[in-house]
Amino acid sequence: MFSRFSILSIKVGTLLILSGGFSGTAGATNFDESKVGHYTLPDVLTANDGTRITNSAEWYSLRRPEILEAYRDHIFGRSPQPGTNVTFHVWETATNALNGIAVRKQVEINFSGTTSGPIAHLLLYTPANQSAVPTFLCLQFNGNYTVDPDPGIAIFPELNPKSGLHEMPTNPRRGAAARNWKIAETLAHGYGVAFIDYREIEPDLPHGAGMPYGVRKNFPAPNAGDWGAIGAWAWGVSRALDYLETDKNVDAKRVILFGFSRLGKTALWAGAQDTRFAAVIANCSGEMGAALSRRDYGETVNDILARFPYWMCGNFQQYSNHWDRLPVDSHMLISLIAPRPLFLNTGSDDRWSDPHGEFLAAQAATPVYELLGRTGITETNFPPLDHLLLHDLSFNCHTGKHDILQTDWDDFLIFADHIFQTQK
Ligand code: GTR
Repeated sequence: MFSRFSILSIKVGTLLILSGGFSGTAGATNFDESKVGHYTLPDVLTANDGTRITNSAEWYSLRRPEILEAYRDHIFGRSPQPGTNVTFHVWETATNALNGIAVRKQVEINFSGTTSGPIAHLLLYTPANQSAVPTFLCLQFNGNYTVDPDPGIAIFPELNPKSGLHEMPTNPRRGAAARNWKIAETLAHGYGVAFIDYREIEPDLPHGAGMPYGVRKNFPAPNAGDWGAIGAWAWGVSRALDYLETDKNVDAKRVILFGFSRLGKTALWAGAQDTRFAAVIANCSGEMGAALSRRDYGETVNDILARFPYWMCGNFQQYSNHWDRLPVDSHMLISLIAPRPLFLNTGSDDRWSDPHGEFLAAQAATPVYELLGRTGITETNFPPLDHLLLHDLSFNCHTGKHDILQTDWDDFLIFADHIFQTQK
């Protein structure tokens, strides 16, 4: 397919001789725009049978379902319905949290309703004396005690992969990741903000070793085509939304799902499947998130398969070196969120995640937003750094690395204000 693969096959051949096995790594990473190669994206508005989609009825009845099916069959796998007896226990409601600006709730989510769990912990802040507020639901990487120094946030045992037991973290640092959030400002804008540690849905361990400890253990063992770890995390965050639907402090019809990096990929997939999410913010989601897979720039399909095959479904494994055979590309994942608002945030130094590939995907998904009466990326050129393109499909590239910056939250709040004011 791409000319680079002829070179690659030589490299792979060398690897075979040296290591006695194909590592799955596709040679040196390309960071040169002139070497991206030619590719043709599947047309998001042409159905598999060749029908040209010209109105929203055709989109919803024909094209959207087949794109969703392609993602289930080939990319992330098929997630089950809620299925198990998920239970919620609101074990704390503190009405005077964060020096009086917030109500803090802490909720135990038991994904099986039995002692074998698994159990995740949702931390929810809503503005004091307000109910039914739009809320950010944030997938995040660590115990909830890291999001803010608030001494009221409970610290729970975490899985020790070596022992297989849950143990209290040694020297937990409250607020260690506080620089990634803007909780007080978010509350001041009239929004709630909830956090869930994705590892509690399923631990993210090499070779998929986290599966016996996560939500997938409660379902029959996966076959090729069944769900991968991203599917599991997405399923889990939908259960967190099930809880938010029961909480009168939250307007569950206005929940913005947020995820960064692998959790940006997860947020996109969760939002694609679960249309109850009102909007999605995918921060630096990169390969198998919002970045086009057919572009040979930064992380590739091969890289994902070499390091994180267990994130994906079994059928995905066949696309190593065959990106052009993928039945979808990331503009189609984006199109599954439409017409709901979506914000793709990227970083200038995050070349591994291919910011330009995310911009091109957003452009390629724009016809779907427009077909559904929403605004997509009308701009022809990649915007200047730190210049938010504010639409229903929004885009920004911050100056800096693979990260969630304080200035990103300024943009996320502008985005939230915009979508909730224009779409009341
Ligand atoms: C990287 C991976 C990226 C992104 C990132 C993260 O190693 O290559 O796709 O998911 O991890 O989640 O931190």
